[in-house]
This record gives sequence, C-alpha cells and structure tokens, in this order.
Amino acid sequence: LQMETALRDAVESGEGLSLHYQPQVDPAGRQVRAAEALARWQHPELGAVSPADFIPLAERAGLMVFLGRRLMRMAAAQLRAWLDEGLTPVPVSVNLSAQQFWQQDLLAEVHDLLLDYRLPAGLFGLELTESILLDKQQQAARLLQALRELGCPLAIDDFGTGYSSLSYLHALPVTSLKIDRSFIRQLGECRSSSAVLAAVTGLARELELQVVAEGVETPAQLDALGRYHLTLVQGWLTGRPMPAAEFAESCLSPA
Ligand code: G
Ligand code: G
Ligand code: MN
Ligand code: NA
Repeated sequence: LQMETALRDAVESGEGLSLHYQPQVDPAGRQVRAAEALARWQHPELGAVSPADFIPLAERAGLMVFLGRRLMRMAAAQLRAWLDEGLTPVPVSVNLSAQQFWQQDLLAEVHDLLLDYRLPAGLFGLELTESILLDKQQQAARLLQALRELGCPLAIDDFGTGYSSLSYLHALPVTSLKIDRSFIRQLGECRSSSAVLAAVTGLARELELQVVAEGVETPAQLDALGRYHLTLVQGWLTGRPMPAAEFAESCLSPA
C-alpha cells in the first residue's frame, strides 16, 4: 500500500518517472532506425522499481490511464526536444496496456498530443500485445484504423505468445509485428522456433508488415536471424534501454 501511495504521488507529480530508449537497428547496417520507450520509476526510498512490477500495480490501483498518459506525453516531449535541438529523431514507440487501449479517449489523447508537441505522427508509435487485440476484435480494429489514419505506426508486441489465430491479422491495420523474445532465445535449440520465425516473417512479407525480432542477446542469435526477412532487431546485443541523453548521443544524428 505504501508502494501504491508512492506511485500515486509519482503519477501526479511526474517525479521519479522517466523513459529509457532502446534502439531498434536494421539487421545488416546496424543503423538505428527506431526506438522503444520503456518506463522507469525511481522510488523515493526503494530505488529503481521494475516496470514489470509497477505497471501491474498501476493497473490494479486504477492509475494506469493517468500513468500512461504521462508516459506518452514524456515521449512526445522528448521527440519535440530532439527536433528543437536540431537532431533527426527516429520513430519512438510507447507500450500501451489494455486499460489504456480501452479507455474512452485514447484517440483524442493521441491526436491532442501530436498537436501539442507539433509532431509528425510517423514519429509516435504504439505497441500493443496480441491479447489486447484478441479481445473485442472488431472494436479493436476500428480503433487501430483510426490511429492509423492519424499516421501513427502500430506494432503488435510479444507476437506469437498469444492465442494467435493468424487469420485475424489481416483484419488488424497494424504496421509491424514484434516477434517475442522466447522464439529468439530458443533459436538453434528448438526446431519449432525456427518454424515460427519462418512462418511469421513470411506472413509479414505477404501482408507488407515490418517484423522486429526482440531480445537479441548474442552474436550467434543475430547471425542465425540472418536467414529470415526481418526489418529490425532489438536486444541487449545491439543496444540496451538507455536514458534519453545517452540515446541521443549514441544513436541520433544532426538533421
Ligand atoms: O523495461 P522492461 O523490459 O523491464 O519492461 C517490462 C514490461 O513493462 C514490458 O512488458 C513492457 O512492455 C512494460 N512497459 C515498459 N514501459 C511501459 C510503458 O510505458 N507503458 C506500459 N503500459 N507498459 C510498459
Ligand atoms: O513486453 P515488452 O516487449 O515491451 O518488453 C520489453 C522488455 O524487454 C523491456 O523491459 C526490456 O528491458 C527487455 N529487453 C530488451 N532487450 C532484451 C534482451 O535482449 N533480452 C532480454 N531478456 N530482455 C530484453
Ligand atoms: Mn514492447
Ligand atoms: Na515485446
């Protein structure tokens, strides 16, 4: 309960909350093409709390919509700051939880944020898990369509772990699939992982979707991924999540 009170304070004041940025690089050139924004929270006494703990806590405490709004605005403000500094930012994607996706005014929220920070919508992406989209598929598809019409890139996160019926994919207007890191981890150990990678990358090509491989940790994994048609790779090997200043320094170039 103390944790919840502290989180409530953080959501209200913004204090202790930040975003780290993890590069997504093209598998050949190693050029940074995009980034995922990941929430960080520094508790006043406990120190760093993992998002794997405070995001579910925010959901249980009914704080997720407010927290998510703050995090989306932090990402937008950061993109605006980079543009104002004369840098060429890459598209940044923010994770959305189920509560955020199904809130009444997500579309208005994103629309307003793009105007407030004068951002090209192509820079502001969203990531959703399969499980969010499988629930109420038609409503989900309509909302995604409206977000696409704004121009935001949309990714399905942790792809392959849900109750994936591949047939629903063509009905969802997303721009990319992020293959769950469990498949990358098992590559070379488990034949079905390579079968999943081949199937997902093949399907993505047919549907003209981008594919991102998550959780690439070793040169051997990167090497093994070379035979699939991937758009981007993301993982500790090619870049850890890092504070904004460090990301700008090592990954962004002047306009
Ligand atoms: O950064 P890390 O890998 O520890 O993140 C753990 C989990 O928290 C991941 O599932 C990630 O998607 C989620 N997460 C991180 N940042 C955010 C955020 O800003 N919003 C939401 N809803 N989830 C996030
Ligand atoms: O659920 P989601 O895919 O949004 O979670 C992203 C999480 O994955 C972040 O918390 C990030 O810190 C973590 N992550 C990023 N790269 C790697 C990696 O190479 N290996 C592992 N194990 N985790 C990673
Ligand atoms: Mn994600
Ligand atoms: Na993921």
